Amino acid sequence: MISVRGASVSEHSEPAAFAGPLSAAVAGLCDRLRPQVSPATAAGLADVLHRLSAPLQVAVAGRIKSGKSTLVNALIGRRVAPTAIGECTHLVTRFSYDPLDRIEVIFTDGTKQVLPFDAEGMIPAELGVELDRVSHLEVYLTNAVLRELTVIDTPGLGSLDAGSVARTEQALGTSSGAGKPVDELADEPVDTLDTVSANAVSGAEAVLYVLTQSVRADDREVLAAFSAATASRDAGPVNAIGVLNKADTVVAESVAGSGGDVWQAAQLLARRQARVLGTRVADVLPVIGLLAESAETGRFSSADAYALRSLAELDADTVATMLVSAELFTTLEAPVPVATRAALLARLDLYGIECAITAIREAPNITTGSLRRLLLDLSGLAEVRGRLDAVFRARADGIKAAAALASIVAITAASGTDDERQRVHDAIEVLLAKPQAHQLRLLEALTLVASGAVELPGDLAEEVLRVGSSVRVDEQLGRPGASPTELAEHALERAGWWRSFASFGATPAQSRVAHVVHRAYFLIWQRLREQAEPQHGARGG
Ligand SMILES: Nc1nc2c(ncn2[C@@H]2O[C@H](COP(=O)(O)OP(=O)(O)OP(=O)(O)O)[C@@H](O)[C@H]2O)c(=O)[nH]1
Ligand SMILES: [Mg+2]
Repeated sequence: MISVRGASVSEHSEPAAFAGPLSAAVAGLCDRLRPQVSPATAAGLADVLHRLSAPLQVAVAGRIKSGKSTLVNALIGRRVAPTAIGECTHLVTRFSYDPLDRIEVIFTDGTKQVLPFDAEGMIPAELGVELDRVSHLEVYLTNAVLRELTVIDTPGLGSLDAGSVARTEQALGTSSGAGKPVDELADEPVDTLDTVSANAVSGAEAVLYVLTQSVRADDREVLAAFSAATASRDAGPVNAIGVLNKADTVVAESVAGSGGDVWQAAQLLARRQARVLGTRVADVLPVIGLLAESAETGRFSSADAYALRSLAELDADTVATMLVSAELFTTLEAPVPVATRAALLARLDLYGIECAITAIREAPNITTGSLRRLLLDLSGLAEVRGRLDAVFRARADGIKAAAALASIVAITAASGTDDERQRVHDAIEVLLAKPQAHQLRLLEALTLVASGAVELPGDLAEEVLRVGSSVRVDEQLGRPGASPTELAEHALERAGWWRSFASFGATPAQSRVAHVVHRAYFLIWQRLREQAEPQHGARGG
């Protein structure tokens, strides 16, 4: 079986494009270590190398029926993941870029089977294979979004089905998961292809966590659900974003300060959830996945627009009554066939329908295309995309490199000898000691603080998160828009403060973090000064 892995090694030793210098440095480390370690460890390292050169892997996780697959479809811009029904909702499905669109069922024994898309271009609701034997699905699509992000749809957490939970944990790469097979593979030797596919799935480097607001959910539940969904993975603001999905179903009246406005209410709730989750996520953004999906995948059609126009012509009272509930909407007397109304509900739900009707009343000649754009605007997807860009894509290099290092450590811990472990440990230390690798140390410190493993007073924790998770210097320094001179002065002042905190008053764990933060400020200061110097030179000359 090692030969199978061997094949994948040569496949990936061709020049690869890395997300940035940190990923390239860790890849170099893998290359150097490979000839020095056991075949099993070498195979694991090959796997890490492969992942390093692939796009950032983002898992969409959250409770059962929170709208994960709907959101995945919206992000990809194609309705390909089954929602609501079908056996695939219990499987981990990875969507990657490839010029040849196809679905591959990966079995736990390493074999795979190519399946056709169904008549609507979706993953078939029934796969026609024995589910017990399935590890996960790989879906390849020619899709621009997937060139930069690989999206992993996961089965809902909170489902009672232990298999789905295990598969999700695997997809999220629980800290011990990198070198270990999922529980149903527990009897398999480490170097079989099973593990290769399991490891491939376990590669999630970032998490888009889907929250919803159920009336009874309290803050503790939100937190518990998040912890369950991210398993023992060290999620932090560097690699986790939350969305409050189904924002359209928030009852505005139940949220103080919303002024009866649904979106405003959802924003307030999202902010509250962000506070509850604290340093675990970068942000919680309200979104209406359903509207985003309907608008982005072309599911919202001109027939839907036509039906909405007919409804808009009814008198206001009738429409208001219809919009009270899904049941009234589909049963009251109206000049639109019931099946058409049901289709509208499935695509827009009541809130979307109401907004669309209002828009048509205001501009009777509005085109289907404009309605679609309106729905997209209402969905909040643009903000989620923007955040994905800012939080994940801009930091893909650091995130991938840090995840790869964690995998290397896990792999050697699982399959290495003492001697091998020491060799890998030393090599990592050498890498981390280089100035270029400081960003990795900072990410590590950030994760320690974000996960609560190292406790710091609130304002200091916030400062660490700010320095470690922004990509803009003025934001890192908490001085947006300040002049380079001001920034440099501030960086130097904070560098000094953290150095003395490291030496006095900090616990040993805090002290290690403080040294890293001190160095981060110092490097920022140095960079700012270097930027300033050529200008001085020019003036001088
Ligand atoms: N009103 C409303 N309904 C939504 C929204 N997003 C998803 N839904 C509906 O919620 C149901 C579940 O959506 P899915 O995308 O299948 O949810 P999931 O989290 O993937 O579900 P599992 O994979 O089974 O855990 C579907 O009927 C969706 O149409 C939303 O933003 N608003
Ligand atoms: Mg799903």
